[in-house]
Amino acid sequence: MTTPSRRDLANAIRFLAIDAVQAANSGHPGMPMGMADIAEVLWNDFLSHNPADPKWFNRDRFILSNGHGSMLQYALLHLSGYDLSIDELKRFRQLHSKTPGHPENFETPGVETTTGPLGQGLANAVGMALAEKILAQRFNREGHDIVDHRTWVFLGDGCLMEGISHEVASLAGTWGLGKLVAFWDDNKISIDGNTDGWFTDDTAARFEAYGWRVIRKVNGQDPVEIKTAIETALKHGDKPTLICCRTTIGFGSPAKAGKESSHGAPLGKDEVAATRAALQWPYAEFEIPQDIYAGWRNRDHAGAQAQWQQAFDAYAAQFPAEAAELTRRVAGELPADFLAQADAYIAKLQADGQTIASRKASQMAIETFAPLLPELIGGSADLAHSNLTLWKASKSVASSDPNANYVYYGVREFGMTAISNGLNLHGGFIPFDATFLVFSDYARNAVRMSALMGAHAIHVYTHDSIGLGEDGPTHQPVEHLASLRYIPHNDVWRPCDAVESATAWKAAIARLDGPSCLVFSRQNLPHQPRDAQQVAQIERGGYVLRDSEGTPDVILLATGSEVGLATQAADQLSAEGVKVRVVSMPSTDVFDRQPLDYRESVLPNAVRKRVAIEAGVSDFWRKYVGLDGDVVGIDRFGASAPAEALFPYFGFTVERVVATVKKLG
Ligand SMILES: Cc1ncc(C[n+]2csc(CCOP(=O)(O)OP(=O)(O)O)c2C)c(N)n1
Ligand SMILES: [Mg+2]
Repeated sequence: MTTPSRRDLANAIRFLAIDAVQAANSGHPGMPMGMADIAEVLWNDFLSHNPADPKWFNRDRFILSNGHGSMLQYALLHLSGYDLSIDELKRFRQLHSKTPGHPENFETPGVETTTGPLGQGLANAVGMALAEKILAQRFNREGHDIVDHRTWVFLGDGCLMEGISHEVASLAGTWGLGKLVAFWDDNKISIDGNTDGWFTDDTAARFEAYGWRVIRKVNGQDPVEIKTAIETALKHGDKPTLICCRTTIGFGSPAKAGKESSHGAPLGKDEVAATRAALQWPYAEFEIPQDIYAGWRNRDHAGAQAQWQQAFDAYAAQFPAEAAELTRRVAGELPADFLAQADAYIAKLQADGQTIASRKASQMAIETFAPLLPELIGGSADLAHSNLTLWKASKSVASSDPNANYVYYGVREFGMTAISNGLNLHGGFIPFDATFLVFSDYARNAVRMSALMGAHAIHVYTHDSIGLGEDGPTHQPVEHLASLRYIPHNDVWRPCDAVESATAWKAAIARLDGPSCLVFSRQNLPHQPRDAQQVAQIERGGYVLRDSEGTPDVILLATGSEVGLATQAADQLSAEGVKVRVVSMPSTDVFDRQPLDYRESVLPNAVRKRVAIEAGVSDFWRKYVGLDGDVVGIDRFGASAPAEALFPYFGFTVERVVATVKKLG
């Protein structure tokens, strides 16, 4: 066996990517061909990980923000010995393979986060680096650096053109995330061609202005230069580093190198052959010689992990409580008594009967739950005093306080939400973020990614309807509740009083495998009477809040601020002899998951006269009210006026609800 050169090791990545894309007849060979040398140096000389234990907690995190180059990551995982066989690479982009078109954190061992929506991988990486920093502050002790790892991220021109890269790079600079290292694939090409026409920023100056250390003009095809750059990045720990790597997209392809034609299509049979000749790669499709595998697998990763484990055991002997706490948090387990304590708090709220804004009730829930949950890390996009996200023990993560637990995100909704995802995916945190409901649009794709990835992130949205009043239609959400509900695997809650608000928080915290959106009002909401069974049923997403004797003539369904209106309308209808049931439906997502018999007990099939009331678009409710029912909603933009004027103006009145019921016949 000969010792392969660095170029040979990198070429193994190139040809796995070329062959897999060719076999799938779809995919992106250009980026892996361009970044192969950088990846080879990073993975073989620096990355601290263990392919045999992809979930080892103190591993370095590697994020491929330019996720279209997924074959680069799959090649790296395969070559370095992860549980990703050559057969999986041969099945690139096929149904149920472990090699989907873009990296998915839930499909492939060693993939930390799902990437593809450009820019968000960088944001996730910033969240992960922040998680590492705060955990180190909290748990490390003199001589015991048990939390000590780096976050490495690859990104392309596309990631840098996306606005979110500005939001999160700015924060990373402010926070001094010195263990974050980004590699820019500076190839001057994106899909539409040479970027001279649309991307001429001085990226290096831009990142320096954020407070990053920038290493300029590294030849991304030269392993020596790459290695020197990484060593420089590791020397100083006070700033995040951007390494600007000049690369050639499609490197090695005689006809397509440096051209956008290599970005997102197979090279084609003849060009694959020409590239094999040009790079002197005589091996067959998907063939990797043993000496190349050996070159990729000659580091003692298990030994490195064992060494860390020893250090951790010594730490655990000296600091057993901290070690147990860190272990619990990393495993994503709630403290044993959390749910019982939450229930006790909810029962007390029911007894107290306060009429308050649900955003205030949310803050009270945070105040109560945060001391029980040190993994809770909150934040708001410059609306802390409107979203009511601060609690007494909030401490900014910009500090070196061991109990840092609050992020002042500034006005950066998208970056905030994607950072939340990174905080959770890193392990050790249940993040929540907050803004006005109307600005969930700015965050939306990161909410979608929370749901796709099964991230345990909580998105808090206050000022939930025209009820916010004078700020007017730009600030009054109308379509947002429905549109967030349409995201699969996302639980949306819109509670009607303090009791439902605390229950929504409890449910969001207990939902370990996915995100929740908690939607709260600016204005006060009346307390609703309930017995213990009804209190318990809130967690089922929908329940009978008030009932009539016998089978009801009509069912009123409502959420949030409209539940009070529904009960008032029920009073009037009852006085007129109509048998009315009021169903409070704080989470349609959760209700829809209940067994049929429960749903039938709340919304009996036989009762077809139904009116749904919600200060949002009406279409969403048609599935609950059916052809025989009706909806009191709002299907236009709002208006600027006091809330007390807006609700009657838009028809959210007892008279309108009663009239709507009567119209059903
Ligand atoms: C948010 C988002 N918008 C658009 C795309 C589609 N897209 C995928 S790659 C790409 C071009 C990216 O250019 P660059 O990062 O320079 O990648 P390269 O061609 O150099 O590999 C685009 C527009 C995407 N994946 N995500
Ligand atoms: Mg590019």
